Formats: sequence, C-alpha cells, structure tokens
Amino acid sequence: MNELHLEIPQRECNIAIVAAEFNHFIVQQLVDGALDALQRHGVAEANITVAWVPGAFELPLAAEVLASSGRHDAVIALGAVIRGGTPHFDYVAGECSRGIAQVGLKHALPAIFGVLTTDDIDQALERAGSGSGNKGFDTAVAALQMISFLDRVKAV
Ligand code: INI
Repeated sequence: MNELHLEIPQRECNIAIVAAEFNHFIVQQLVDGALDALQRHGVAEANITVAWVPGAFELPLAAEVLASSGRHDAVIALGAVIRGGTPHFDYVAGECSRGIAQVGLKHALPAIFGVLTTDDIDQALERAGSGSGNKGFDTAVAALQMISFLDRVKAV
C-alpha cells in the first residue's frame, strides 16, 4: 500500500497570502498567525508576499492573479466574514469559498481557505487568537503540507 502522510516540504517555498481589509483587526491576527507558522517552518521572509484587498469578495481575484504569476507554491486567502442579519454574508462567504476553490483547481496549486465565517465577532476572535487557536497559523501549515503532497505526487 502507498500511503502519503502529511509532511512539511524540505525545500525553499514561496508563499502568497491574500488578506481582506474588512474586519482588519481580526484578519491582521490571522496574517500574524500565518507568518508565525511559515517562519517556524523555515520559510524565508523574502519568499512571502502579503497582498491586501478590500474584502473577502475580492480574495478570489487576487488569488487568481497571484497564482497565474507562477511565482508562488501556494496562495493562502485570509479574511473574516461575520453574519450580520443580512443575506450579504451568504453572498460574500459563498462566492469567496467557491472562487478560492476554483483557483486551486485551475492551477493545481494549493489555494488555502483561511476565511472565518462566523455568527458574531466573539466567534471570529476565538479563531484568531494566539498559538493553536489561530486559523491563520493552521492554514499556513496546511499550505506547506499540500506543497509537500504535490511535490511527492509529481515525483512519482
Ligand atoms: N467583506 C468581508 O471580508 N467580511 C464581511 O463580513 C463583509 N460583510 O459583512 O459585508 C464583507 N463585505 C465586503 C465585500 O467583501 C466586498 O469588499 C464588497 O462587497 C465590495 O465588492
């Protein structure tokens, strides 16, 4: 049996992070968590691009452009969509998740969904905390694991 376990790549990686400015105080914490994870796993600061866009709805386009550049091994989308009693939440969150998934499939590149979709600010803050409670940190680890996965599949 061939079993591919989760691994962190043992090579230089170049990572793009796209971040939504909307709910900046939460998203900045996700970005900080992602940068912390990348640094802990040896990704050089010079190999990380952070691009800010107005809101989560704009994340797929930014991810698409960065993926098309061919310069990045993975694109991580970070944002916070908080339900506010209007249907806007469903449109923004739905289009964002769909768009990010499409970018990954189109380019066969890890396009990682680190967008919080919560009922209220407290739930978002819980997921943007320090250490293991930070979704930005988790998504950066997922990006590296997917890079390693693709490296090993392509090497076969
Ligand atoms: N964008 C977010 O990132 N989070 C939200 O919670 C949000 N809400 O609630 O509206 C939001 N809206 C803005 C949207 O992403 C676009 O920037 C805007 O519609 C312009 O296209």
